[in-house]
Parts: sequence; C-alpha cells; structure tokens
Amino acid sequence: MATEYLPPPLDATAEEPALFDGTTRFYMTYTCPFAQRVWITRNYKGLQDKIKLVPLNLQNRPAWYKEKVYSVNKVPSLEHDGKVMGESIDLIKYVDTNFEGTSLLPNDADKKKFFEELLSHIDQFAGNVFTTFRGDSTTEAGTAFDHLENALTKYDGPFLLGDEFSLADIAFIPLVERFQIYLSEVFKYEITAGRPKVAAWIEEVNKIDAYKQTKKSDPKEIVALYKMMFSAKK
Ligand SMILES: N[C@@H](CCC(=O)N[C@@H](CS)C(=O)NCC(=O)O)C(=O)O
Repeated sequence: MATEYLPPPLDATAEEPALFDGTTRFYMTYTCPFAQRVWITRNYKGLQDKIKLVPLNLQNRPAWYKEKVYSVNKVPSLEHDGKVMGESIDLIKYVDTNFEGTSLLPNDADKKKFFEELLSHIDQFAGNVFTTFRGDSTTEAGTAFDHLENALTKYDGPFLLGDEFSLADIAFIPLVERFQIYLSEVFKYEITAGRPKVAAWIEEVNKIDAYKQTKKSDPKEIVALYKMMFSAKK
C-alpha cells in the first residue's frame, strides 16, 4: 500500500470545506486514539479515496467545526450522506457496515457476542489503567492486562476474535499502544511480561499496514500528555 499524503491540520484560520457536497469527510487529529480507530478501519477497508481525511488542530480549532459540522466539538466525526456522526465505536461499526471493503466483523454469532462483551469492557479496562496512572501501584493496570490476556485465549489468538483482524482489535489497540509506552516509561512496567498472548497480539497488529500508517503519536508526547493529565510523576 502506497504511503498516503497526510494533509496539514486545519486551524482557526482555515476556510470551511464545502459541507454536504457529497464528499465523505473524516474529521480527526493525527494523535487522537479515538480518531485512530476510525482511521485504521478506513485504511484497512481501502477507503482512502472514498473517505477524505480532514485533520484538525484541536488546540486552535476552526470555529466552523463546532458551529456547522459537529456541535459536540470533538474528534472523530464523519460527514456522510448529508449528516454528521460521532463516537469512535459507533463510527467503526458504521464504516464497516456502510462502505465497501473487507468486513471487519465475523458472521459467527458467538464471536459477535464476544465482540460486544469486549466493547462493554473497554471503559473498565481504561479506568483500571488510569487508576494506576493516578497512583503508585501497578496492580490495577495488571488486572486490565490480565483481562486482555484472558480475552485473547478465548479464540486462541492471535487476534481478539481468532485468526482475523477485526473491529475488536481496532477498538483496543490505540489505547494499548499508549498505555504500553506510559507504563514502561513511568512505572517500568512491561505489559507483555508474563503475557504471551498480549505480546503476540501486539506483534501481529504491528504487521498490519493499515494500522502502521496511523501510528503518528510521538512516545515523548504521549508521556507528557498523560503526565499532565494524571500526575506529576517524573
Ligand atoms: N467518546 C469519544 C471521545 C472523543 C474525544 O474525547 N476526542 C478528543 C481528542 S482525543 C477531543 O476531541 N477532545 C477535544 C475536546 O474535548 O475539546 C469517542 O470515542 O469518539
């Protein structure tokens, strides 16, 4: 897959796009884990020409974004078929269902059910990790990653729903990518130690071009951001 040109983020001085002109626009930032979920989905399905990237500078975002595009004023959002939708988990399902390309959900009913169970666990997963980020103990992060290790045994990996990369992997990997960096750097805690399934999963996901193309966060910036959000840890 050829490397895609990534346009510069639009700031407050940028002119608004010709909204609702039939173009499908994906409003995003290059470093947001929630936008990254939609970005991976788009890339994996080969929709680079069908879904246009519209990166925003969130620190100095254009006023028209809130006023005319998405009143919630967050990314990601998707302009498609005369409407704008948000929320990354809803968007990955929407893109998978409403666009061409390889399906990212298996037909198997048990796997679909397990997918929904995994999704309903994501907030708790992140919450456990954030408890560690706020304190000194890695116990809660350990619980989160033990759960992930256990989930990966259900269909014996390498991916969360078995042999095929799916929306389940896409939902988790942008968070795991960031948590791994912060836990290693600040807590000297390696999430893959003693968790062979998590280690193999991260390795497999990192072989996927559609994902690699979306890894735009600088580890130093991830550490700085979480430090600012959670603690004064050095
Ligand atoms: N639940 C939302 C979260 C989206 C979100 O929090 N996006 C952040 C960037 S990573 C944002 O737009 N922040 C801007 C703000 O809160 O003003 C989703 O999954 O899409």
